Amino acid sequence: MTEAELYMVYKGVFIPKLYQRLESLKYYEEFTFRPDDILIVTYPKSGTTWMQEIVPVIQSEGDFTPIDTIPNWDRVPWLENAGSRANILKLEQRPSPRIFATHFHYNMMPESYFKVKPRVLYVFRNPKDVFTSSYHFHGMVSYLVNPGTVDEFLQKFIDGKIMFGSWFDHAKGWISAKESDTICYMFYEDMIRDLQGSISKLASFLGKTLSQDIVAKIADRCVFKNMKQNKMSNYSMVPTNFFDQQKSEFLRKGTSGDWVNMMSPAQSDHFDAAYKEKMINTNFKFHWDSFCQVHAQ
Ligand code: PPS
Repeated sequence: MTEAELYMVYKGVFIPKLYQRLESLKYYEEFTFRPDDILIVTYPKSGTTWMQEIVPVIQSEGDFTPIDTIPNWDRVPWLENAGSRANILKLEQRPSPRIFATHFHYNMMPESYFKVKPRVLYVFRNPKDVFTSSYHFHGMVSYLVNPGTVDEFLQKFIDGKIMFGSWFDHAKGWISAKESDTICYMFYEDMIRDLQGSISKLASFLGKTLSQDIVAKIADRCVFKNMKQNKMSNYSMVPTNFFDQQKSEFLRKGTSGDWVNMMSPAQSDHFDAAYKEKMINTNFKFHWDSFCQVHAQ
């Protein structure tokens, strides 16, 4: 099916119609944040599900009940998907601090966000790996447009003609809030390299003092190979007519640098050129290896 059939354009970006219904978007527009809400913000395929695993168990100080008993989409609901399920999720009645997720760009956030400025955990991931993960995801999900060839999907990714629009605009928008908002910037690559250190950084931002023993236990539960076994988080409960995990697993590889297995040197160069042009004057230190040297060797 085509973009026109599967997506709507909402605030300038493609949103999958089947997943984010108008009713949900309206609910989000009118949503009231609390100052102590915790909001996990990601461009899709940057580590959302990983944060939905880690943050609740930081909040529970190492009690794994939330990740053992509640599916990740109810444990940390996406606000843009919540509307039609608001009664079930009971978001307004959840005790503080509530934990939510969103894929929204900064300029798409509802009015209440700018008034209240809740705490934000923004996760960056090397966009070439985001692209790679997204390519596989588009091949297994029924409500997204088939990705086509790598060349075709690469151009769509660069042009922002995929779900939730441009990675570049998403990153630049949330970076622009650096001084004014309460944001903890996380990097998927740091989480891969040093998960315990990343958990400690998150805990400290969230005002939690955790012993090294608890941090180590959380890291062990949330490391890829263990998290992949958690049926509350590996999307195995989603019917195959939505997610066909025979084609590609949701928790697929969980590594950094997998883009070298997908992009040719020419495609990588094309991406680098687009990155340079679109991210020019971005005064922000990204933690992936000096980006333009991340070529296939
Ligand atoms: S979504 O659809 O936006 O919610 O996807 P998201 O969860 O943001 O991203 C999915 C990718 O994150 C990887 N992932 C992990 N990597 C390492 N460790 C852990 N624990 C982990 N959990 C999720 C997941 O495997 C997807 O990346 P790829 O590269 O496709 O494996």
